[in-house]
Amino acid sequence: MRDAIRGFYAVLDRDDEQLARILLAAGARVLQVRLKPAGRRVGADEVLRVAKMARRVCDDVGAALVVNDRLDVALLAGADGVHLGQTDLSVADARPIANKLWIGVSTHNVEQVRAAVAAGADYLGYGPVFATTTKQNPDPTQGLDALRAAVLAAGETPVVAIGGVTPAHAVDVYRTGVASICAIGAVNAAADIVGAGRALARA
Ligand code: 3NM
Repeated sequence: MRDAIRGFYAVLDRDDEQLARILLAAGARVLQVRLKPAGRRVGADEVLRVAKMARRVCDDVGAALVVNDRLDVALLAGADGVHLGQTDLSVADARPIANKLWIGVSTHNVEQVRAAVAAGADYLGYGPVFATTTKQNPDPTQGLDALRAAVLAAGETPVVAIGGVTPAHAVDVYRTGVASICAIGAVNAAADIVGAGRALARA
């Protein structure tokens, strides 16, 4: 798992097989299914359908699949991991059911980082590093110094930087010591998705 949390971490934010294939062609080793369109609640049936499609696409290129929020869907889709937010299941509650799935945890301050590491999270998201318009009700913007402190607090647990990151930030973000960068808007809405993903993968 630690190997996969490196470079560009992609998010499939819609039911779009072509987008999934392009994100992996851009060099992502992990694809997270996260369906949270503004103004519409997406049901578990739809998430499962998209996750099964993403499973096939990931298998074709040997990439890992993570499902956001829903451990049940992650298990049903045969995902490699589940990504949990601060108000989703705790790591302690999820672990006995998750079996061998990796558990990633979204964190937004150093206390949450310490708690997630102590609970045995396999990797952490940390953000928003910069201002984001993708997430509804985001936590306060953290900046690079807070990100560096989060990486230190996380120790051996890999950290994925998230929130408003663009290819132009990539060098500075990797200098904080993060293992990986996740970007949604700056990649999925780019004219050149492969170019944007590759810039985040190799900076
Ligand atoms: N989680 P973009 S910020 C999904 O702070 C998500 O945990 C965040 O999208 C966090 O790259 C965020 O377009 C949105 O800003 C990331």
